[in-house]
Amino acid sequence: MAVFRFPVPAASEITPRALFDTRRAFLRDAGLIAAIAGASTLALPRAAHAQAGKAFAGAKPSPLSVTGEKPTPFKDVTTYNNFYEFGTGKDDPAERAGTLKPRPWTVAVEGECAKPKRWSLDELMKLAPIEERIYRMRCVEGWSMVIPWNGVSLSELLKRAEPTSKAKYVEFTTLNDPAQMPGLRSSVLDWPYTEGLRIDEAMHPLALLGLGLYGDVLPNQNGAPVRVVLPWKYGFKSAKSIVRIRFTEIEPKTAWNQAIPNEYGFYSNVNPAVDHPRWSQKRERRIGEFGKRDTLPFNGYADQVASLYAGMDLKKFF
Ligand SMILES: Nc1nc2c(c(=O)[nH]1)N[C@H]1C(S)=C(S)[C@@H](COP(=O)(O)O)O[C@H]1N2
Ligand SMILES: [Mo]
Repeated sequence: MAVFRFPVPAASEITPRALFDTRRAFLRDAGLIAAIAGASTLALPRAAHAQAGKAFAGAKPSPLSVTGEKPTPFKDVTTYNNFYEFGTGKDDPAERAGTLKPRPWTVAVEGECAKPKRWSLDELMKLAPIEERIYRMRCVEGWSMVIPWNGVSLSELLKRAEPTSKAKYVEFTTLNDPAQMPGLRSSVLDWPYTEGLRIDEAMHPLALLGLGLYGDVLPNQNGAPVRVVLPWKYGFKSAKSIVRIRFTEIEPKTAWNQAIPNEYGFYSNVNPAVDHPRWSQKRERRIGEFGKRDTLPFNGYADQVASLYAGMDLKKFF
């Protein structure tokens, strides 16, 4: 399996899923034992040692994580991808994204705001303590995964720009460099890949500025070094490898909506009641499982996000 990260880790550093589970169970039990015994953690073996070399080994588990659903194996998360800048096949990104150079990297935050700024990756890493957010993700194509992301709420970055009262929307733009992205030679989409949100969606605590997964920096195929992660929307809303965030007064044009407007709406909230024009969205296949499961409204995040869309006809604003 090709896993492209920066820096590229030795194969021995890539933690198999079983080990990750064991370590989590151990940390949980250790914490419990310490609490019961009132013991100092000094008395416990240093569990963190097992994650040495991983950028986000100490990431704080977030209360926004899904519980009771098993994370999709690292191997599937990093070899079954959509990243058309590297080709349209599911295995193309893992095989071809080695040409992406995630460092040095900057993200320009601009448009309708008082404090535009070009952020370096190191600055983004220090915005707030990096969390572990285990999110259920659903692709418009009908498959889903559960991914332990690392990152911080996107609002941590957006609020520092001090958006003006004219900032009604936020636009995200992916890198557009044919030298690093062979798929840009194809005209499957109008490059660069762009996406957008209403500002209240972008400021919602669930909206994540993704910097890693499984405790380490993002593999290139998953959108290194920084991406958007929106668990209540179809996967294509979560733009990878972003270089620009722009506050706008009018709804930004988005790559998939421009390409096929009747299939990919601006909102694209996961909605089993609205069929894709070419297939039902009622059910989904969880990668790594047999059979199908029901797709949940807002991908299971209705309690948190449904109020953002109160009074809207979600068949019209699909
Ligand atoms: N720049 C860019 N971002 C993108 C895509 C893409 O082709 N290019 N594909 C989207 C789609 S369709 C999905 S399902 C998710 C997949 O993310 P993953 O491969 O990390 O699971 O990325 C989204 N972000
Ligand atoms: Mo997708």
